[in-house]
Amino acid sequence: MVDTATPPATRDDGPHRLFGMDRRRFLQVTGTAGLGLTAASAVPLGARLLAPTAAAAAALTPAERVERWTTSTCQFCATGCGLQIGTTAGEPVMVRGNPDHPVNQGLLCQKSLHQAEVVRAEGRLGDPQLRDADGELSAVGWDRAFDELVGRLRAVIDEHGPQAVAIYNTGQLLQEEFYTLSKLARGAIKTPNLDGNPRLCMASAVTGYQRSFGSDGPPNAYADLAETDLVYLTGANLHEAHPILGGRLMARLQEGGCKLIVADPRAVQFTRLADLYLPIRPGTDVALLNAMQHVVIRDGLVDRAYLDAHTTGYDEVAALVADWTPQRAAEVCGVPAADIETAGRWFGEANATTSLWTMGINQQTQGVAAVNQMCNLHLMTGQVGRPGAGPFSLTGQPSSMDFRQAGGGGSLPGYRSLAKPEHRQQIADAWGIELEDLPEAPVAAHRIWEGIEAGDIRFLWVIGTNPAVTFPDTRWATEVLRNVETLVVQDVFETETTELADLVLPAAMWGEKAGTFTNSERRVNVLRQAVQPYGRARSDFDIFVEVGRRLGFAEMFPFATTEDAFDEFKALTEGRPCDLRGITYDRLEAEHGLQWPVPDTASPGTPRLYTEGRFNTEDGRAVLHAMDYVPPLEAPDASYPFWLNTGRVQEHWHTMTKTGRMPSVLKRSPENYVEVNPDDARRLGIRSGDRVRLRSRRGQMEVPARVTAKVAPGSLFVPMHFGPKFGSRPVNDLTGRFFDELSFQPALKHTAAALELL
Ligand SMILES: Nc1nc2c(c(=O)[nH]1)N[C@H]1C(S)=C(S)[C@@H](COP(=O)(O)OP(=O)(O)OC[C@H]3O[C@@H](n4cnc5c(=O)[nH]c(N)nc54)[C@H](O)[C@@H]3O)O[C@H]1N2
Ligand SMILES: Nc1nc2c(c(=O)[nH]1)N[C@H]1C(S)=C(S)[C@@H](COP(=O)(O)OP(=O)(O)OC[C@H]3O[C@@H](n4cnc5c(=O)[nH]c(N)nc54)[C@H](O)[C@@H]3O)O[C@H]1N2
Ligand code: SF4
Ligand SMILES: [Mo]
Repeated sequence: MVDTATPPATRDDGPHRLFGMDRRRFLQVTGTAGLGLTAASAVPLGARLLAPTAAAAAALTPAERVERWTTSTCQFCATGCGLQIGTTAGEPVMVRGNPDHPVNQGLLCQKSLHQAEVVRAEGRLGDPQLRDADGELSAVGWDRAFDELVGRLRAVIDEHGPQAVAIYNTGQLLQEEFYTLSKLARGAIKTPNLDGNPRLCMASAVTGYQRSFGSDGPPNAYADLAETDLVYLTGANLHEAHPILGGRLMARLQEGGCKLIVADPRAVQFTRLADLYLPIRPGTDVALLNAMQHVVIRDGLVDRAYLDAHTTGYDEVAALVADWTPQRAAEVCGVPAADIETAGRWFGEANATTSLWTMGINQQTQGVAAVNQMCNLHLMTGQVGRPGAGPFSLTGQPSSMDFRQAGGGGSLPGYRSLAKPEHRQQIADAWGIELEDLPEAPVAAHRIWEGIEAGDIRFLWVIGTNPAVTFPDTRWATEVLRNVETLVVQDVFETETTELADLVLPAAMWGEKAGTFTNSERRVNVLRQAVQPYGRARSDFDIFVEVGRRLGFAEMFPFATTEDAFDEFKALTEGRPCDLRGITYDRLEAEHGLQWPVPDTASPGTPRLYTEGRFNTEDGRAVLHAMDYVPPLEAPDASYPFWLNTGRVQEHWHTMTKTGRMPSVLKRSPENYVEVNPDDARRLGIRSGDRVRLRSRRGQMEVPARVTAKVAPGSLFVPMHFGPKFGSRPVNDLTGRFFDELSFQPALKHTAAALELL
C-alpha cells in the first residue's frame, strides 16, 4: 500500500540516501558531530548493522541468529522511531531500525540500539511484593496483591470518599493503557486526583496550544525540517534528547537548506551550527519573544491578510510589544540588541519558519507565556499550517501524547476538557456514569502531594514513574511518599520509589505487550508483542482491567486485548481533533504509522494541522495573547549566586532504570557531575575532577566538577538522571516548588544555587 501520508521528501529517499542526503555522507556528518546514530542497512543489502563502535557491535547477537523479527517502536523518546525486535528461543536478543519507517529510515540512536538487553536485566520486578509486619517487602501472589489493593482502595473510599485516592502516572504507558486507566480512575474509582509526570514535562505546551489554537496537538510534521527556511531552536537540546531529529536537521543545514537560530543559555552542540546564537539569561524568553514581535511589527513584516482572516487578539499584542524594544529586551536577556533585531527580521522575512522547543521553554514559570509568544510570531507572519512552518513542541516521553489524547491526566479521552459540561456529558454517557462523577477541574501533581501532606489523600498509586528522583524538591516529595497511608507502586524495575511502597506491582515492559504510541508529529505507531512478560509480571493493561473488575465494574472493562480498548477509545474520538477512527493495528504496521486525524480507513492521515487556517476555537480563529515578561520566581542572589540548569545527556534515560543497565552505555556516562564555567572555576579554585558541593534553599549534593565553557559564567548544569541507585543524590533535592501559574508545570530549569570546593 502506498503511504500517501508520508511526504515526498522522505518517501523518495532510496536505499542510498538518508533524509535527502547521500547515505554515507549523512552517517559521516552525524557521526562526526557525535550524534551516535546507527543504521540498519536497507533491506536489499541484508540485515546487517553498521554499529558505531566495536563495543556496541560485540554486545549484539549477530542478526543472522535472530529467529523472528517483531514490529515495534522505540520505548525511549517521542521521536517515535520504527524498529524491529529480534528474538531467539522466545527471548529478546537485539533490535534494528526499520529502514521503511519514515521517521528514522532505519537509524537508531545509541541507547535505543541496546534496549533488548534490558528486558531481562537484573532488578526487573518478577513478583508482586507486600510490606509485611516487620516492614520488609516480600513476594506475594497476584491474588493476594489484588486483594490488598482493592481492599485498601475500598476501605479508603468507604471511609473518606474517592477524593482520598490519587493516581500519579506517566508518559510511558501504551495509549490503550492510558484509556483504560482513565476509565478506571474517573469512571470506576471516581477520583478527581489523576495526573502524571507529563505535568513536569508537557503541561506548558498543552496549555499554550489550547490557548492559541483552541486545542492541544503539535501542528507540524517532521518532514517540515526538510522544507523549512529557518529553524528557531529554543530550550531544546536536540543532540542529546532527540538525536534522530538532530540528524535530520543537521542534514538540512549541511545542504545549506535553511538558517538556524538557537536561543538557549547553555551552548549546546547545535549552537555551533547556528547562524545566530542567542545565549539568553535563564528564564527571559518572554522578553526576547516580545522584542522579536516588536521588530516584526515595526518593520512591516506582519501578514495582515492572514491575521484578519484567521486570528483575534493582534491589537492587544501590538500595544504590549510596542514597549519591548530590542534595547530593552537586550538588557533583560543579556544578548546584543542587534542580534534580537536580526532574529526578529529573519523570522518575519522567512517564507517558512519552524520553531522547535522542549523543556527549556516548558519548565519555566512563564512556560505558557513563552509558548503563546512563539505561536503569536507564527500567526502574525502567517507561518502556520504550511509546509516547513509552524510552532512545534517536541514531546519527550514515548507516549506523553497518548497520555494527553486518551485522558491519562487532567483531560478526558479524545482531548475533552473537564471544564466543559458537554465534554463531561459525552464521556459520562459513553461510560454509563453520572455527570457529577466527573470533576470540573484537573488536579495538578503537586496538589496531590499537598493533599497527602494535608491528610486529605490517603491512598496513592504511582505507575511508571520514579518521583523519588524526578519530582521537584525531592527530599520533601519523598517524605510525603513515606507518610501516605498506602503507597502502591507499579513499575518494571526496582527503583528509589518502589522501595518506599507498601505494595509493589511488577509490570510487563516494552516488548512484552502490544499497543500504540503516538509521537511528536501525531504519528500513531504500533508495538507488537515480541516476548512473554518476565517472571510473573503482568501488563499495566491487565492490571487495570483486573482492578476494575474486582472493584465491581466488570461491565466497564469487557476488553480481552489492548486492541479492544483501542477500538472503544477510537470510537470516542469521532469529530475530535485527534480522530483515530481510521486506524487499525494492521494499518499501522503496513503503513509505518499514521498521523492523526485519520477519520476513516481510506484516510492516509494528516501531516499538518490548520492548513485551511481554521482552528479549534469556537469561532475557528486562533488567538494571539498579549503577555508581559515576569522574572523567574527564584533568581541568584548573594547567598545562592548561581543559576542551576538541569537536563539530559544522550546516553541516559531519566532515572536510568534502563540505561543504567546497559553496560556499554553506562561506561560512556558512568557518574554524575556539575558543569562549571572556566571563569567561575578559576575564581573558586576548582579544576575538572575536583569534588564540589552544590547547595540550594532545599538541599545539597556533592559531585565532581567539569570545567567547560558550555555553561555561561554564573551558570551550572547537572544531569537530571543520577539518583541514589546510581551513586548520587538527585539534583531535584535542590530544585524548588515554583510553578507556571497557568499550567502548574514546575520550573525545573531555574534554581538559585551555591557552589563550593570540598
Ligand atoms: N537521552 C535522552 N533523551 C531524552 C530524554 C532522556 O532522559 N534522555 N528524555 C525525553 C524527555 S521526557 C524530554 S521532556 C525531552 C527533553 O528534551 P530537551 O528539553 O531538549 O532536554 P533538556 O536537557 O531537558 O533541556 C533543554 C534545553 O533547555 C535549555 N534551557 C534551560 N533554561 C532555559 C531557558 O530559560 N530558556 C531557554 N530557551 N532554554 C533553556 C537547556 O540549556 C537545554 O539545552 O528529552 C527526551 N529525550
Ligand atoms: N531537575 C529536573 N527534573 C526533571 C526534569 C528535568 O529536566 N530536570 N524533567 C522532567 C521530565 S520532562 C520528565 S518526563 C520526568 C521523568 O521522570 P520519571 O518518569 O520519574 O523518570 P523515569 O526514569 O522515566 O521513570 C519511569 C519509570 O517507569 C518504569 N517503566 C518503564 N516502562 C514501564 C511500563 O511499561 N510500565 C510501568 N508500570 N513502568 C514502566 C521505569 O522503570 C521507571 O522507573 O522527569 C522530570 N524531572
Ligand atoms: S531518537 Fe528517540 S525514538 Fe529514536 S531511537 Fe533514539 S531514543 Fe529511540
Ligand atoms: Mo519529559
